[in-house]
Amino acid sequence: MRSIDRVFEQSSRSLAQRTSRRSVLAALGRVLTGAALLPLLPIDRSSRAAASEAAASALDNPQSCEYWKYCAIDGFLCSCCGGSSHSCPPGTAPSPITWIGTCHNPADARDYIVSYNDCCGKTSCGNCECNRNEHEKPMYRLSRNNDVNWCMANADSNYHCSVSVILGVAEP
Ligand code: ABN
Repeated sequence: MRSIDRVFEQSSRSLAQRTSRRSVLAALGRVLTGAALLPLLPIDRSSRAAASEAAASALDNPQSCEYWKYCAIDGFLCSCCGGSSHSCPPGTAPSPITWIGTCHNPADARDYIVSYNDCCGKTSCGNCECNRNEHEKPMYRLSRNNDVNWCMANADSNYHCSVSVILGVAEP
């Protein structure tokens, strides 16, 4: 017999002499019981709850790009520039021509028609850039593209920031 076979045979025999069938069954039982109890141990799920709370509050925060009304906005949020989500900061004027979008409000499960006016008359605000552009088409469909300075028709065509004004409920 080759020496490696002999080593294995001797160690198996000595293990068998030292171990009873009952002790093997007892050890196996302990392992199986531990495995069955493992799913019952408490698990910390607080981080997942905190993440979903943060996502919900972003949908409700006018200074967050995730705010539900901003679904088709492209620009700096006026709510971070001295104005609000729907009113221009002092010293600027809203553009008469705008981009129109439809956003879903999760709070009441309705769709709203939203006008995205640019606020004009001061240089770029630079705060809270937000580029969501839901349903926007690429530049080659110019009439369906939102990457436009809507201040172009204002006396002072300097772009400062963008607001989001609800025009009404979108009928299904
Ligand atoms: N509608 C915001 C904007 C302004 C200038 C250039 C691109 C987009």
